[in-house]
Order: sequence, then C-alpha cells, then structure tokens
Amino acid sequence: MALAAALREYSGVWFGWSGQTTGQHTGQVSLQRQDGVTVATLDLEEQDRQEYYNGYANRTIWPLFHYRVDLSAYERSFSEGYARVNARFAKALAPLIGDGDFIWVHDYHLIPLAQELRKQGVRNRIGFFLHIPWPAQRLLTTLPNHAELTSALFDYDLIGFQTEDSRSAFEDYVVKVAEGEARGRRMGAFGRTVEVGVYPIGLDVDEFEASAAGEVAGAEFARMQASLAGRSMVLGVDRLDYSKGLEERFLAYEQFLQDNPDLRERVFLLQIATPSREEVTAYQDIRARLDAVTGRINGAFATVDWVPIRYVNRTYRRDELAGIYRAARVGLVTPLRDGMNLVAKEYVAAQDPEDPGVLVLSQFAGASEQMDEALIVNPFNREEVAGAVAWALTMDRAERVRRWSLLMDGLRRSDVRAWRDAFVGDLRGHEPPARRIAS
Ligand code: GDG
Repeated sequence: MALAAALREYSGVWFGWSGQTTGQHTGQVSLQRQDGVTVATLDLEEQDRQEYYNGYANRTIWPLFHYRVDLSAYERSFSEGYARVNARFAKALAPLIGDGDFIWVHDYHLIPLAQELRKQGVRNRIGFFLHIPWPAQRLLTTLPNHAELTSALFDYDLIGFQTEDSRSAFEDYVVKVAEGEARGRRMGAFGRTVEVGVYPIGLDVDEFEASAAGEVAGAEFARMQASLAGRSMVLGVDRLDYSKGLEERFLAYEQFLQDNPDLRERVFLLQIATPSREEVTAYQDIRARLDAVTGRINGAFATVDWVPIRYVNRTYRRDELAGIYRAARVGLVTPLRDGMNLVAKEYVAAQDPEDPGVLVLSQFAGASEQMDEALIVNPFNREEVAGAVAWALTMDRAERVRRWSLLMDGLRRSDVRAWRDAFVGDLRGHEPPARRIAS
C-alpha cells in the first residue's frame, strides 16, 4: 500500500517472491504490468519456503526482533536457507538493474540482499528499510550469527528505522558489540560505513479519509451503529500475532469488567484478528489460547442479551474497516512490541471530527513516539490498561476533540509521502526525482 504510489511516480519495478513454490529452482523471473507498475517475481522451492520464510524469517528473526527470545528458534538449515534465497534473489534481480537506478530493499527477509547484489557487481545506491523493531543489543547477541547478519547491513548506503528507539539500539550494537563508531548519521563497523536515519511510516491520509467517507464505509458504519444498541464499542484490529498482545489485552479488558460493574453491559470489545502465518506452530498456539481466553471471559460475564467480547477471525475490506473504526468509541492498540502499528493511525484518521473516539496505545508500539495525545499504556500492566479504557469511555467531548485534532495534525505532517520522500531523498542524495515516465 505504502509503496504503490512511489512505484508509479518513479516508474519503479517491484521485485520479490511470487508467493508460489516450484519443484526445482530455475531462476526464471516473471514480469507483469499491474496498475502502471512492473512487477518482477521469482518462485521459491518448498525447501526455501520452509527454511527461509517459515524458518529464519518468521521463526528466528521475527520473534527475536519482537523481544520473544523464548520463541526464537535457531537452526543451521534456517540460516542456510536465508543466505541461499537472498543469493538467488540477487542473481535474478541484478540483470534488471540499470545504471541510474536506486534500490529500496524492504524488511527483515532481505537483510543480506545488498551484500549479494554487491557480489553480482551492482554498484548502485541501495537503501534498506526495517518495518519491525531493531532489538536491544543484549537480545540480538543471543542470535548465533548476529555479527554476520549485522555486518551485511553495511553493504547498504542507507539504513532506515521506524523509530529513534530502534536507531539507538542499532547504534548501541555498533559501538558496544561491533566496536565501531557512530558520528551523527554515519556509523562505521566491520571496515565499512553506512548512513542511518529514522523514517516513521505514515498513512495516505487523503486516501484513507476518502475511503472512510465512501459508501461501503458508510454502510458498515450504519450496520455497526445499529448493532451497538446504545452500547459503546472498544475495538482491536490486528494480524493474529503474538507480538500484538491480544491475550494480555483480553485479560486487561476482563480486569476492566471486574473494576467497573456499572459500565459492564454498556460496553463490548470487538476484536478483529486476521489469521496469519498459520504454518508456524507459535501462531497455532496463540490462536488456541485466544479461543480459550475469550470463551472463558464470555462464559463468566455474558448475560442473555450481552456478550462482552466479539472475537472475529476474518478479513474485512479496507473501506469496511474504516466504517468499523469510525463506529468505535475506543481504539485499543496494545502490542507488546511493534515497529510502528498502522492500525493506531488508521483508527484516528477514520474518526468523526465532531465526535471522535479515543486511542489507547501501547508504549511499545513505534507509533507511541509520535502519538503523545493518545492514552499511552504499558500493555503488560492490566490495571493500567483497564483504567485507560474506563477513562476513554467517560472522557468528555471537548477533551476527545482536543486530543484527536492534535493526533490528526501529526498524521498529516508525517504521512506516507513524507516517509517516502525523506527516505528516497536521502537514498538519492537529494537529487531531484526522475521525471515520471507515462505508463
Ligand atoms: C508491519 C510491522 C508496521 C488488518 N486486518 C485487516 C487489514 N489489516 C491491515 C490494517 C493495517 C495492516 O493490516 C496492519 O499493519 P500494522 O502496522 O498494524 O502491523 P503489521 O502487519 O505487523 O506490519 C508494523 C508495518 O509493518 C508498516 O511498516 O507498522 O509495526 O509489524 O493497515 O488495516 N486490512 C484489511 N482487512 C483486514 O481484515 N483490508
């Protein structure tokens, strides 16, 4: 979503895994035109999918970078798969790169890509953006090949993090573990230097507002309003992932029900949790635990005409989601760790300016560095989250409008264009952008 407009504007090529597996790797790139963008994809072998994608990316790096050392698995076949696939990507991509091109590499699946492209003789400017947190150095050093992984980042020209928290954790590693140095935006280690910056991702606010004002969102909003029956809705929207703190959220909501018997039947929690990475055991486990917790809370508190938690495991259209956000009095966004968290921003952007809802936001979401006017909570502290929900539900309109307006100003200032232009500007060394080539 965030890159689509940039790719059209710079007449870019999107390159990545097709999502398909094939019997034997051929290196064959398939090229297509989609909405004015050239999309180049490569199939992977089943072994790659297991070792690279389900393995090193989603069972080693994802949990570790979200501070779940307990869930992070390290197997030699995973890191071999990770290296192999990145090398294959680089081989397939190198012939598509022209002289003046710059390359923007996204996320933790592709950390060694620049290193592999350099081996293929690519000398172009290459930037890397990490969507997830960079972990504290004491956690990162639990990874057996942490030095190999981090040193690969020094083959980029620019590294972008979502937050100052991640940037400083990276600096800490460079200085204390790699015995390198940091001078302003330049960091040096492993015999090389790289530029490092903070680029918080934002929304396409106009696009999101338009979809929130559209017919589908309106219909969904009306449907939700009717189903509220005078009650206030507390809303969570997440990929079903252990980093999103869903179990802790349900327990905090249970605490809220216990602490506020007068509010009980006047409120319900709607949790939309879209299934994700279902082949990985930790995701099957969290799903089973959440089923059990919601069942227990609903069993304990429900009455004949009220259910405290509506828990939904399906996907909604983006414009439907906008209508649901708008109908919620409280947006409850309490990840245990999150690179940014766009749901927090979407919730704010979807509100009615005359009667906005209140955002309750985890201090461990990257978004909390920018969204001071939300009710910022520690998601591990049940009482605090329960108290914030009660406060949000009873907050007067003037205070809700005051907080919302400031949050909305921040979303407009730091939107998806600001994110993209800052990163691309630094990557290109602030040359004017190439003229758009009509598609
Ligand atoms: C990673 C980082 C960082 C959810 N359910 C439905 C649906 N969604 C959409 C939301 C939102 C997106 O998915 C989720 O984005 P988040 O930012 O909350 O989280 P991750 O997926 O973990 O993303 C994160 C992000 O990258 C960007 O840099 O913020 O920290 O982990 O846009 O609306 N969309 C639709 N139907 C659903 O049911 N259409």
